[in-house]
Amino acid sequence: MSRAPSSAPVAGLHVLADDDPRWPAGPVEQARAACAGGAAVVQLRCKRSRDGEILAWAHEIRRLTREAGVTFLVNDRFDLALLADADGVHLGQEDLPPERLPADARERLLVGRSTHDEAELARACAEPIDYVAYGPIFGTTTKEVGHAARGLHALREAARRVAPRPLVAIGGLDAASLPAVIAAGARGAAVISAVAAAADPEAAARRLATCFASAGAPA
Ligand code: 3NM
Repeated sequence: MSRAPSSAPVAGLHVLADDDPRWPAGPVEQARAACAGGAAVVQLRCKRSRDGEILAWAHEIRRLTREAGVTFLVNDRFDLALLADADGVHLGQEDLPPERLPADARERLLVGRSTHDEAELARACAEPIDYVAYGPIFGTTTKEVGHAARGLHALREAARRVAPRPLVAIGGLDAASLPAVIAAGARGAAVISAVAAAADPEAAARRLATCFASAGAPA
C-alpha cells in the first residue's frame, strides 16, 4: 500500500482496458491480454459502468498487473485508484485538476494528464503530474475528442515542450504507426482499439510492445 509513485514506470505500451460494449471482451480480459502481450501499463477506463463494478474490475486488474509487473492506472477517479491500490490515476481535462488531489492521493499515486493543444500543454507543464498524454495523434473513432488529428510534427514539438516529463501519445495508433511515434519522441503510446478490437488481443499487444523494444526506447 505504500508504493512510492515514481517506482512504477510509464514508458512503453499503455493498453486502455475499456468498458465500451462494442469490444468483444470486457476490461479484465483486455487487461489480461495486455499483460500477456508485454504492455508496460494497463489503464482501466470506464465511462459507462457503476462504481461497484468498476472497483471489482480494478481489484482483479490490480492482481493481474502485479503478477505481471505491469503498472496499473485508473482513469478519472483517484478514489477508485486508491481503493484498488493502483499505481496511479489518469486525469482528463474534465476531471479534478491535479493540484486539487488530496495529499495522501498525491503521495501514493502517479498522476497523468490528457492534453490536446498548446494551451493545455502549457498548463500541464505547470501542474504536479508525472506524465503528459497528448492526442489525438491520428484520426480515431473510439472517442469524440473534439480536436483534429495533431500529427507527428506536433507530437515532436509537444514531446520537446513537456520534457523532462514523459509524453504518452494517444489516438489512432497501431503497429504500423508506432515506430514513427516513438521516433518523434513519445516515451509511451496508449491504445484502445488496436488491442480491444483485434481478433487476437494478446498478439496485437505483443506486436505493439515489440515496437518499443525494437526502437530501443529508454525505459
Ligand atoms: N483520448 P484508439 S484519443 C481515450 O486525444 C482517448 O485525448 C484521446 O483510442 C485523446 O486507440 C482517445 O482506439 C481514443 O484510437 C484512443
